[in-house]
Amino acid sequence: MLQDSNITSNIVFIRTFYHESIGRVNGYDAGMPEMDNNCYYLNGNNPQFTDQRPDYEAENMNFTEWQNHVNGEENTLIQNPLLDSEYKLTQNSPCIDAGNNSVSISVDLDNNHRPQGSGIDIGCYEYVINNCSLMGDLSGDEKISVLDLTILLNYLDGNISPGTPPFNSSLECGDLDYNGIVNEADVVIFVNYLAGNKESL
Ligand SMILES: [Ca+2]
Ligand SMILES: [Ca+2]
Ligand SMILES: [Ca+2]
Repeated sequence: MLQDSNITSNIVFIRTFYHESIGRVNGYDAGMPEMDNNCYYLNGNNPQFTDQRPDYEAENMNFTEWQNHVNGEENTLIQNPLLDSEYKLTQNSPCIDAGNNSVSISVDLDNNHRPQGSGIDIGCYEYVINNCSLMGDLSGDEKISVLDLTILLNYLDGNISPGTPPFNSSLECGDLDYNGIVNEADVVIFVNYLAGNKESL
């Protein structure tokens, strides 16, 4: 969550207006929101947090007070997320691989595979470490076949390098679990795919 330094209000603000406006009783939203794996950043200042609900009221908490208040946010960061002009993570962002890996999401807002690297990233965009246009196509013929698996096995045996025919595509096309390493685990995925046990690569 990014907050402009000109905006002085709290970065998270739980208020009661909603209940009052529709006549709901106080305490309808009782208890604390489950919040974690966030990144709060207020340029040049410390973000503040407020809960205005009766029974939970606390104003202008700092992050430690907020963590105690909601009894959570253990894995949340107060750091500059290092975003680019499109609000996407850049190479050294602390949000990379700092998300919640128990969430089952296979693509990000740009339809890129997620997770990539060692885990899911904080935010709606995964930092892309793999730009392969057709995963598994090591021969570069835009098809996936046994030839590609053979190339992968030969590469792992040290017999062939990317860029040397028939290995005409980049090595990242063989990183089928998107963890940044090409190894036996990727072979297992490839074999399962060719055997029909896996719908796509
Ligand atoms: Ca990641
Ligand atoms: Ca191929
Ligand atoms: Ca891999």
